[in-house]
Amino acid sequence: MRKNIVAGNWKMNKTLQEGIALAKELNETLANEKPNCDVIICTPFIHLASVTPLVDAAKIGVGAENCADKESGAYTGEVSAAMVASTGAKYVILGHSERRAYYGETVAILEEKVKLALANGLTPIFCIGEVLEEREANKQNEVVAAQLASVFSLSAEDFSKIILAYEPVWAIGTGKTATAEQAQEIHAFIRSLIAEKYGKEIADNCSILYGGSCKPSNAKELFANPDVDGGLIGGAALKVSDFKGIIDAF
Ligand code: 3PY
Repeated sequence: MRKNIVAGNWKMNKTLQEGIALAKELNETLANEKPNCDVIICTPFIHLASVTPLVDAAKIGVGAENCADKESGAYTGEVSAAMVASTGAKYVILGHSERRAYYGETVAILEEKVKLALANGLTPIFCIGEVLEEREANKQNEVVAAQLASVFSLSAEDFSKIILAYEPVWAIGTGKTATAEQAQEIHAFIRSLIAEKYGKEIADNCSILYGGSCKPSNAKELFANPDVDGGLIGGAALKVSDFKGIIDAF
């Protein structure tokens, strides 16, 4: 059966010292708890080696927010999947809309990143989602179907290892959230595409997270949907009380 997951995306926030303090606080907050979902924090690269040994790995998984589309070599400023894995991190967010929009990440580039992440033992949290104009033109299904091409070239075995996150771009950092009905509708559509490609069992076992202004006040309603298996959390992941409020929505 698929897992429920709450994953934080810290984005480009927190100095190393602030990030260590945030991870410690979350670890202490969950010390005597048994969350009803897997908890993951995805941090900037520079935090990974410090944060990974700090948290109880049985309770908190650690991931990066990106990795390179190349294995190694003369790519100044890039960080490879192998380097991420060498910190002890287990996850990597790939295809976030901010990476697609600001850094020109295409379906083909993301396909390479996903393959390298998997080859290095990382679990990709692969993001898809439409922009406002596409939603207004009722093109959201078409858009997510096209974005899924980056992961639909994987073998069934490899596809089974990934986590998907549907993040409508119009709901990211805007305070707008997809309604529970909108989220359920598109999550069910995404699952139907997986079933068509890989079969019902793999589709049923794939966790599909919702992202985009998810907060303690709306998490319960979103997570109550049968095809919404948790959240990829932006701003609310930067404050332990908010992040915990979302974890507790399960
Ligand atoms: C948000 O909710 O802001 C996100 O982009 C999560 O990845």
